[in-house]
Amino acid sequence: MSTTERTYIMIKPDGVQRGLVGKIIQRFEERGFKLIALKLVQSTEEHLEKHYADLKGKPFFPGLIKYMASGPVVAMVWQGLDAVKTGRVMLGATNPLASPIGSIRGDYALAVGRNIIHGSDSVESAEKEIALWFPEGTVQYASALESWIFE
Ligand code: RTP
Repeated sequence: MSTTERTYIMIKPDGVQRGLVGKIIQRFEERGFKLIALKLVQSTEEHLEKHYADLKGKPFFPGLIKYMASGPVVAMVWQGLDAVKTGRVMLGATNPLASPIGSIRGDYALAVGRNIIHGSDSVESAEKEIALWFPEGTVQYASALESWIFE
């Protein structure tokens, strides 16, 4: 059990364009996660190909890269107990059709190719993704709420 587990969460260009940034950040704050890093980035196709290297060769890969480079994304690091797994539950399934109401994709998305948000699928990928999107590192600060969230 680690209360300092970190996950990489990214609001995709459609989530930014649709004005969902505030609502998504609010869900992570309200759940009890600590915001570690956040920035608005216009990514390049080259950078996105690194992020999605595991999917190279899939038929949807070229369209995915174009979609992800079509506007700025919000890159974030959130920290807390089981941040990776809980983050994935909060997102819902890859296909919004299979995402429960109450999850981010279940509440705000319809199509797999416009599913508004990304979340790391393991602690190992979170570490890689955080290093890829925040090569400058993150800021350390104390949160007064921690003792009210973790025993
Ligand atoms: P993500 O990495 O974005 O959190 O998504 P994921 O793990 O839930 O799903 P993954 O299989 O890694 O797919 C990455 C993203 O590719 C797009 N996709 N399109 N058109 C399609 O059939 C299709 N399948 C996947 C989605 O944007 C998905 O989130």
